[in-house]
Amino acid sequence: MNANVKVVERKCYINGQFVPGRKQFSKINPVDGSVVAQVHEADRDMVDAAVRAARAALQGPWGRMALQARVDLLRKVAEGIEKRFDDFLAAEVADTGKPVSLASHLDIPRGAANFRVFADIVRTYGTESYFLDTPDGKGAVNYAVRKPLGVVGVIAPWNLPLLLLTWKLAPALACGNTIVAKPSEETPSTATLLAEVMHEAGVPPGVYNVVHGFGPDSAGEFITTHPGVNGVTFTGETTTGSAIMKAVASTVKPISFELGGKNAGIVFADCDFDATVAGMANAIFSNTGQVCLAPERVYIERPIFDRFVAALKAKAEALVLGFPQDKATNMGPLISKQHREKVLSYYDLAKKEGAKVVTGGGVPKFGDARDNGCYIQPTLWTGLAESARTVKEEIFGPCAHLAPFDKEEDAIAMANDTRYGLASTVWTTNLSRGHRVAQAMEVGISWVNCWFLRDLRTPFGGTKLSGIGREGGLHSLNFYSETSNVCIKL
Ligand code: NAD
Ligand code: 6OH
Repeated sequence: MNANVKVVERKCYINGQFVPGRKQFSKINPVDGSVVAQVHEADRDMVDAAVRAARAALQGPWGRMALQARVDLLRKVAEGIEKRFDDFLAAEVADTGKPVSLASHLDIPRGAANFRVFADIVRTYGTESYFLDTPDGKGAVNYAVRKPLGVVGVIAPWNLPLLLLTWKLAPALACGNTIVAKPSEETPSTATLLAEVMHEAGVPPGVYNVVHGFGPDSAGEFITTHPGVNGVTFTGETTTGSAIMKAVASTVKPISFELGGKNAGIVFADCDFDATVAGMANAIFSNTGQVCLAPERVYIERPIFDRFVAALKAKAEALVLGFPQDKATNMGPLISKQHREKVLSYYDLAKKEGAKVVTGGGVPKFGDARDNGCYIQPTLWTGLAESARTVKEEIFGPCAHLAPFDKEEDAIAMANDTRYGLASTVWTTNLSRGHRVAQAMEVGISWVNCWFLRDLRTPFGGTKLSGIGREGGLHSLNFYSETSNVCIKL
């Protein structure tokens, strides 16, 4: 049993107070199936109260606060996360089952970094200004000012809970907005701890509200349909994005969507072989494949195909599927039984579609509490047609199809033959080829000889079904503010 996990209550946080819901649901630990939290679900009235509190806060001290004071508060929030690092780490690990080794290097530090980076960005970016000639020869000056969008609804997924929530929250707060946030029902905990940190940092009541619950007919839908919410930023599945688009249509809210992917990796024969095998294994299996940027299709130049497949198989088989606290563990469970059913349905489908299973394909047996959890074998396939559903649909598990290619243009064509367009990762020691192929990818983010190497100032988002809009640096400021032009006749 996982003795470190205590059942805690996760209440909503509205107008600076922790508030119980009329209904509760249990949060299950995907490591061993135990209950880790009782979560208070927000009903429509609670979401309405959160929106009203957020509106009032815009008109209160927060709305009048000088930029420097707001920036100082964001830095205090970053410090607050760092001071309670172990609490955040334990909560994230209990909700997701991800290895401590991963969450302590990625999720929690990035949660704090998002606040610090966007505090710096909002301090340093200016706005545009133009001088206009006029017939009288005196001219006019135009300059733009940024104003907050207003009350922003932030709807987050479960795969990188604190990281992806704060990636939206930090720029939204930096721009002076107030927030009604809904973490995923699978990962309610770190968003709730963040409310304590905000409170201690002195963020005024109503600026950051947390409403727990689900999507349809629950907190998610109550946010997206609320007339008092001025914009919605969402990360999650493409089908959910589509439902949210319909929900916001009647109140014409601006949206920013980071959606699903079916990302390609391209490996050229001239790559640094060992570094590429290690990099690609990390990209496919990190966070149990539950990263929107993970490649689930890898195209490998034919001369090294067999050797590369064998090396990747060895990496997959060396992964340690353990308890999160064990230092050796480098792969945790999937998030839930339901998600495991979905991934396993693709493991079956791949076989029906004619795949050769290189490794994995099932559920591991441990003989301990992990058998009650949601672990799954890391899996690689070869031999599928490019038209196979396994090659076309997002699975969101620790798996990939490996296919050979002969010509650069064939690899590019196969990589782009998808309805998605989030990310790609290209491996080659030929610099010109690296640039050329990366630029030919119809995606929002192309990596060469790396993956998930993120500078928070760069544009982030997807083409096609992978999203609408870009966030990151100035792009985040543009979404989270209304830019007004002032024209002065001289
Ligand atoms: P999801 O779409 O199931 O849920 C995301 C959030 O939306 C949750 O908080 C959920 O409660 C809420 N939600 C669901 N239905 C809703 C509705 N009708 N109205 C309002 N809110 C609703 O996604 P998930 O399963 O949590 O995350 C996995 C998916 O997210 C994958 O498809 C993955 O590719 C995608 N993702 C994309 C990015 C990116 O940056 N592009 C990043 C991470 C995850
Ligand atoms: C998706 O699963 C990961 C998204 C990562 C980021 O948005 C980021 O800034 O690191």
